[in-house]
Amino acid sequence: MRIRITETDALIVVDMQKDFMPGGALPVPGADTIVPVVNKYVERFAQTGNPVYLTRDWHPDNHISFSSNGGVWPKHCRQHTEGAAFAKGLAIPSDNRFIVSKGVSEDFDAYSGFQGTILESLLRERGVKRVFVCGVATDYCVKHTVLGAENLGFRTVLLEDALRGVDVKPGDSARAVDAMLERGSVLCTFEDLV
Ligand code: VGL
Ligand code: ZN
Repeated sequence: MRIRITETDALIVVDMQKDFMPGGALPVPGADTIVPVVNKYVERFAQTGNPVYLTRDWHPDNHISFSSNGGVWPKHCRQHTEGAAFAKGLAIPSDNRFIVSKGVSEDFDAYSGFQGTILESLLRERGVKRVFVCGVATDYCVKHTVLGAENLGFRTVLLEDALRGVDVKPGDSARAVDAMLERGSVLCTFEDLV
């Protein structure tokens, strides 16, 4: 497949944060190995002035998703902690980039970068029509961000060489990819971009 990046395209980098890297509070297997690939996409989009959106999980200390509060996850990505910082080596463009924090209220969780954020309005005011999505975790925040984008009428492209999932149950990530394709998303790798 070949995909030409046009001026109405944007890149969304999902939750590439220290706590999701091996050694972090909620490690996603192999998440560190995609950093160089994510960086290639970031550089490609930045080069042509296409906007780059970086989502981050940004939880208060007693967030509802933490097991200490009856949730299903260990404490992770607590606001202003080292674990919530972007992954080591992640390229962050100096302009045309927007950081979108989610899961910021105690009593509300958000797997989608669109839930409780201004991501949709940021994309609309830029005239973005299609989003290219990479990051972690395929079976949680990537999946919900892609489905959210499709629901809002954006076309989506899943960057298959720059994704990693948690796979709490084996096959979760593969099923998540299926669910995204089912909703209209398409897969591509770096070599497909022209
Ligand atoms: C995520 C679990 C909890 C994710 C965030 O970024 O996919 N997963 N919080
Ligand atoms: Zn979270």
